[in-house]
Amino acid sequence: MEEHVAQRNGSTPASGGAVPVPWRDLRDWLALIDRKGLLKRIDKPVDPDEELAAIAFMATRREDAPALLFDTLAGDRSGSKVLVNMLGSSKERYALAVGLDPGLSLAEMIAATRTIMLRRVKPAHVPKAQARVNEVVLRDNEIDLTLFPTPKFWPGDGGRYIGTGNITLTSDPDTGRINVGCYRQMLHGPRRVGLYCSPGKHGGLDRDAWWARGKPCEVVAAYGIDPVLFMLGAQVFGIRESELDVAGGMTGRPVELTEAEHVSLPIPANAEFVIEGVVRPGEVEEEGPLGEFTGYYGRERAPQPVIEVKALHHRRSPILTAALMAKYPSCEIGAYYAIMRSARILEDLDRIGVPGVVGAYAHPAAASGWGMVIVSLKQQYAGHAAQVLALTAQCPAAAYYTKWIIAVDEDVDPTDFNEVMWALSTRCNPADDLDVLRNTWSTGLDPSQYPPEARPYGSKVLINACKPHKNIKHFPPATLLRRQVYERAAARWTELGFADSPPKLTTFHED
Ligand SMILES: Cc1cc2nc3c(=O)[nH]c(=O)nc-3n(C[C@H](O)[C@H](O)[C@H](O)COP(=O)(O)O)c2cc1C
Ligand SMILES: [Mn+2]
Repeated sequence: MEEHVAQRNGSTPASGGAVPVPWRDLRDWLALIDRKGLLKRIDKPVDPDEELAAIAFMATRREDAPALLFDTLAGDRSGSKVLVNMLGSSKERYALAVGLDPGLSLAEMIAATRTIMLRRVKPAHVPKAQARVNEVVLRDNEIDLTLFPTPKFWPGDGGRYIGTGNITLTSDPDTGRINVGCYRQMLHGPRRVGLYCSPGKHGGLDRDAWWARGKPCEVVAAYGIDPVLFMLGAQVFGIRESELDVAGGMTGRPVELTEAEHVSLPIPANAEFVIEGVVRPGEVEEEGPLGEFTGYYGRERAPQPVIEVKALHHRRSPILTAALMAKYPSCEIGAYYAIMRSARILEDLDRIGVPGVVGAYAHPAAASGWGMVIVSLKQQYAGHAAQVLALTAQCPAAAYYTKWIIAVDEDVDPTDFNEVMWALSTRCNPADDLDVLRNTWSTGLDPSQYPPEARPYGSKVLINACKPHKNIKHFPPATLLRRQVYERAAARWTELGFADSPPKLTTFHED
């Protein structure tokens, strides 16, 4: 484990200040997690039509479920494999992807993520002939995507989804900035793929900018990608930033790109399976519904844009990445998302300059980390907790969806639900300590309001579960151990017959 921390503290000039992660593509990374016992291969034939998702859901009802590589898909003659639960609720697999020590606590991992997410490394160009994705290259009517195993996940889904664990590249026609986003893609036919970007997402904004010029929007979509590109496809960065540079920064290794066959965008050279295509204005097909990260079917079936596929590149026996959308802990948007979102919330609060913020956590059980944020602070003045609550609720990294924003004191670890429940139950008086924000940024996927047209406007409750500042001097002391007694007992832990290590305590009784 120490090897990972040491690695990330090293530095090479080409890597933006970091020693590169010890993998170059999805296959290397799978070998790495396999060695750690975090990958399960399933070689018996499995039907991509609901059976694959059923097995994935059942296997992931526990937080420590491995990544699942389905080697043999019933009826498939393409030799493809399907990878599900690539990251899921495993903080260890997240750590192995970005080169952090998997043994770090959640709070430590969030802090380390903040640091590595600030680095930027530009992509590198690889000649076409050396690009692993070019083992097979097909154009136009040589392409038939229906030959590849494409899961139908939930019984009520409107079709098969080739794109769930995928990334889509688009460019801004003004600046050339390449965006990477994860947007769901229903398979309509041999060369037709749906593309659903919800309003405001960068892929959709790029598409609209091309259309406004009277031009089709070029896209590149990759369905077998390494974990870091996948994770960053789902994070919001600034509209002018390319997630490709962030991926290079996080891994300490430039993303390798090569030329496409048809479009002017580059394609990821180490991906398993990549399509190139164009999206034309007015070219739509009925899309959805899809069982979503909320644990419900999302939007109703409706017309959505379609990618007209022009070229296909893939490795032999490609590994297709698929993301199961489900209730925690079965959702692919799990531990990694909670850690990255929490890191970005802390970064936002730091940039605003509010003092005293100690930690934050967006627990993945709250609709993939979107529903709730807990923030801890050292109260320094009257109104401090209320200020931190309001800023957290509306900072860019937390504003979307989040309904529950809870402030706790610095002695409460936001990543530990037992402690948060304790604070809520002993430091918060609901009649005094709750405020509601209305008409906030939300999503049509939140089913709690009716009719569906009401859903984009959400609401948020700010819960002050800090010791009441007005009476802080009279607030009873918590029952804490005397430091010397704790240290003495910890030193005797093994002698006393305990097999594990003594718990780490950080706050002690003060006389
Ligand atoms: C597995 C998965 C599926 C997603 N599906 C969609 C989708 O269908 N449409 C969408 O707009 N966002 C979807 N998202 C969320 C976006 O990827 C996320 O908002 C991201 O920030 C988009 O990139 P952008 O900020 O560059 O637009 C999905 C995320 C994940 C992880
Ligand atoms: Mn973006």
